[in-house]
Amino acid sequence: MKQQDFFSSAVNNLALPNAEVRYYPDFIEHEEALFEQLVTEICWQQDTLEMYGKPIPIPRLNAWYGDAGADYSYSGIYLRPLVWTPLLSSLKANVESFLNSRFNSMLANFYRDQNDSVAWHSDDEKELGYQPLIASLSFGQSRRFSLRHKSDPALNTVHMELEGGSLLVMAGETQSHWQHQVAKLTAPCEGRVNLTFRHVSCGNP
Ligand SMILES: O=C(O)CCC(=O)C(=O)O
Ligand SMILES: [Mn+2]
Repeated sequence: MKQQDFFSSAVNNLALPNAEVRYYPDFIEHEEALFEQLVTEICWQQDTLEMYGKPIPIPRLNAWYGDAGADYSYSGIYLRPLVWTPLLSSLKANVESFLNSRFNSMLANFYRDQNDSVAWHSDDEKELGYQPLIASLSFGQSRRFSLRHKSDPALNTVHMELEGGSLLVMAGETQSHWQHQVAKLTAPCEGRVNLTFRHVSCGNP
């Protein structure tokens, strides 16, 4: 099946069972300039995972922004939020008004080149609550984003290119039934910034 067959042209809905995935390729204008600004102004850090008692650097840079109290942890990495910059606040406001939803935090990922990646996972940490809405903006180099069903081997893995300036929305049952990844590439590629807006429960509205 060709990749386009998954899309209905009107709303770019990905027609997958147990999932609600929507892709908007031209959501952000002038994304090239924003890519440079995000690379420069985000306070990137190199997180590590502990494996066999040793800290292993994860293959990308990260930063966590959010409202005060929107603490977050995944895979043993604990993140206290940085204060929104004006650019991040305005990107958040765009996404919020488009989706008519509120987000109180954002995980930023910087894939410096083809060697950076994120492994198969679901965004299903308990702080994200039931059926989380995840809004993911991409800037810079397009990278292949893949989705695989957790339990039905008859369903093929789905691949899509997340282009600079695009918005990907995952909602409903997606995180309960599917995992996603951005795999390493063999061919050289330029950098990509991805911002995933989320709502974490932290006692604040
Ligand atoms: O870079 C992407 O498109 C995905 C990032 C991601 O899955 C995450 O931050 O949880
Ligand atoms: Mn994710």
